[in-house]
Amino acid sequence: MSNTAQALKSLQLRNNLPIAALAAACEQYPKPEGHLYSYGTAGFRSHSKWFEPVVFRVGVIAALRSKRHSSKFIGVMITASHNPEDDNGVKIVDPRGEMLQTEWEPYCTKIANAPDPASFITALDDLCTKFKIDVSKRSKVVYAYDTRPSCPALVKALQLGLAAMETETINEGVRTTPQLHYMTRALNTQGTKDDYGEPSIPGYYKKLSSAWKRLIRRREEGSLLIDCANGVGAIAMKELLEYLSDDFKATLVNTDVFVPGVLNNMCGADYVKTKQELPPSLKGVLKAGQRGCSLDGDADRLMYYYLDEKNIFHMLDGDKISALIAGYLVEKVKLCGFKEPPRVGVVQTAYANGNSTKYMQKTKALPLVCVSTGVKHLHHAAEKFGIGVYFEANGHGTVLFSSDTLENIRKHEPQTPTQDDNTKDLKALIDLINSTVGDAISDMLLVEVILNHLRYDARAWDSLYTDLPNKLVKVNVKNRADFQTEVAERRLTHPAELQRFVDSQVAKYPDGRGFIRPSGTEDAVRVYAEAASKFEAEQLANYLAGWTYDFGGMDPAQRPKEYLR
Ligand code: NG1
Ligand code: ZN
Repeated sequence: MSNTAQALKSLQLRNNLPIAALAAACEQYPKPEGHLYSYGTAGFRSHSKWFEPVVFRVGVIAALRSKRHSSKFIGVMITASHNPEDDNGVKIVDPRGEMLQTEWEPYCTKIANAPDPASFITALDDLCTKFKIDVSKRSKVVYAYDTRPSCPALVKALQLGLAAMETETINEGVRTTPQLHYMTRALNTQGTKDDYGEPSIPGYYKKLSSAWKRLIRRREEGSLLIDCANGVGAIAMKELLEYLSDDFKATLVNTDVFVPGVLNNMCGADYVKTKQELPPSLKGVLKAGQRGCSLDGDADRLMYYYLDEKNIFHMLDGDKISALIAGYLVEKVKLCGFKEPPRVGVVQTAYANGNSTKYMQKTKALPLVCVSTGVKHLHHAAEKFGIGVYFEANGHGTVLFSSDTLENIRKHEPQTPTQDDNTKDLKALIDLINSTVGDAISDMLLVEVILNHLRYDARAWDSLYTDLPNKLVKVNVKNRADFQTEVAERRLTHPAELQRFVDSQVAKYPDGRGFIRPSGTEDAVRVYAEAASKFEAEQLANYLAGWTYDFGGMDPAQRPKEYLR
C-alpha cells in the first residue's frame, strides 16, 4: 500500500466527504513545496505557474460553502485584477454577491497549504465540523475568469475540484469580476422579493442600459474615451455599447484582449493612480477638455481624468468619484420628499485624500467613517447607512441601499411632480448601480448620468475640492508581519519606535499626514504621505520609506537612493 493510501485509510473523519474522489484529484494537483498561500483581501493571488493546486482546492471549498448555504449558488472568479499578466488569483463570492465571510479565510489558507491528500482532506473535515456543514446537501457554483493566458488551465483545475464534490456548475466564461458578482446574486434571488435581475449576462446589460435610458437627459456632443487596460472590460464594454445604442458615445482604447503581454501594461486604472499620469497610449488621443477614464484588468476599478487647455493632466480618482456621487445622492434624497429620508453616508480608507474627507464632512456635512483597506471592510461599514457610498482612492467602490431604504423608496408616495420625478430617478439609480461590488462599468455610467444631471464638465467636477499632493511608496522588507497597525491602519503599534518617527516627521509638514501599513495582497509594506506641496509630500514619503526599509531588517547599504534618512 502506498504512503498516501495508508494515510487515507487511517483518517478518522467526522464528516462524510468523498475521500476517494478528493484524494485522486488532489494527487493530480500536488501542492508545490516551499510555497505558502494566504487568502487575503483579494482572495488568493500568486504567480500563475504555481497556482493550479490552489484553484482546484478553491473549487472544493466553494462547493462546501454552497452546502453551508442550503445549496445556494456560490461564485468563483479567477483573476489577478490590475496585477501583471503572469499573475493570477481566485476568490469566492458569497450568495448575495459579496466577498467570502471573513471567518472562512483562515480555513481557506489552511486547506490551500495542506501538503498532501490526507492533510488536505483533514483540513476540509475541520471546516465542515466548524461550520456544521451538511455534506449530503447539493452544491451549486457559478464561475468566470478574465483574459489571462493562464486561465484555461486554472479553470480545468477548478472544474476538477467541483466535479470531485459533484457540484452543479454554470461556466460564465470570460467575464468581468462585477459581472460574476451580479450573476451570483441574480441566480440566488430570482423570483424572490429581492430579485436582483435576470440571471444572465444579457440580463446584466439590459438592467444597466434600461436604467441609463430612464436617467439620461439630452447629452452634449462628444465622446468619452475609455481605456480598457487590454482586459475583459473591453469585451464587456463592446457588448454593453450594443445595448446603449446611440444614447452613449464612447471610444474604446486598449482593447487588445488576446495579445500577449499587454494586459495592464502601461495602461489601466492602476497605472493612472500610481503614476498619476495619462497612459502613453492615450497621448494625442485624449483631447483637451474631453473626459477619459481607465478600467483595470477585471473592470472593478475606475479612474477618470482630463487634460486642461494647457494640456495639463488632472486625475479624478475614487475619492472624487465618491464625492460626486455622495454629494448628488444627498441632494436627490431631499428632493424626493421622504417623511423619513434615508441617511446618506460615506466610507473611506486611510488612503483617501485629506481634502476629500474635509469636503465630505465639512462642505457636504456627510457622516463619514474610515476603515481598514480591503473591500470587505468598506462594504460592511457602508451597510450601516441607509445609503452607503464607499470608494477606495484607487477607484474601487459602489453604493449600497439598505433593505429599509429600498422598502421606504418602494412605499414612498410623492406629493408633487418634482418629488415624483426625483423618486423615479432614485429608483433608476438603484438599477444602474451594481451594489454587489465595485463595478467600473456601472460606476462609469453613474458618473456620466450625474455629470449630465448637474451639467458639469470634468473641470466643474474637479473643482469640488483640490487634492492634497500625495505619494505612495512600496517598500520591500524582510517580513511584513513585523509591521502591525491600529485605528483603521492609520498608526503602527509595532515597531512603536517607527511610529514615533512618523509622528515627529509629519508634524514638520503643513497639512502633513503619513502612515505605514503592511500590504494585504503583496509581500511588501506601503508608505503613504500627503502634504501641502508635491515636493513636501514626496520628501515626507521618502523619509518614511527610508526608515521603513531599515526597520524592516534590510541592509542600509542597499537602501534605494530615493529613500531618505
Ligand atoms: P493592499 O495590497 O493591501 O494595499 C491593494 C489596494 C487596496 C485593495 C486591494 C485589493 C492600495 C493602496 N491598496 O491592497 O485598496 O484594492 O489591493 O485589490 O491601493
Ligand atoms: Zn480589479
